[in-house]
Amino acid sequence: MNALKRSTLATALLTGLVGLAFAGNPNDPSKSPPAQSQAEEAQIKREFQQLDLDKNGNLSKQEAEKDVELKQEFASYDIDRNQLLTQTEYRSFAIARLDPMDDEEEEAEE
Ligand SMILES: [Ca+2]
Ligand SMILES: [Ca+2]
Repeated sequence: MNALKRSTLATALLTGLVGLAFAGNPNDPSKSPPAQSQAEEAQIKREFQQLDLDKNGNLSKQEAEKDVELKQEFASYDIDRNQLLTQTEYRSFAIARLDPMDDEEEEAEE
């Protein structure tokens, strides 16, 4: 009986291993992902650069007008109220747009 048990165990182990190999994910699941994926960061950067027509590193209101949502939200994301959106300021907007679920947090503050 011992031999049978062992071979069953071996089969189970083997099956498990094969299963693992097939389920093998190129991304290490033990690493917690960053707040935003690299793809999203790259997308945000690309969008910003597309909007920044004169390439001076920030978005004027005129430049932001190309993006209807950004135009509407411009003032709320222009943190220092200089009528320009830096890439950091734009990033907050872009992330909020990517993750609409986070909206409620704003009311919790103050
Ligand atoms: Ca600009
Ligand atoms: Ca600003």
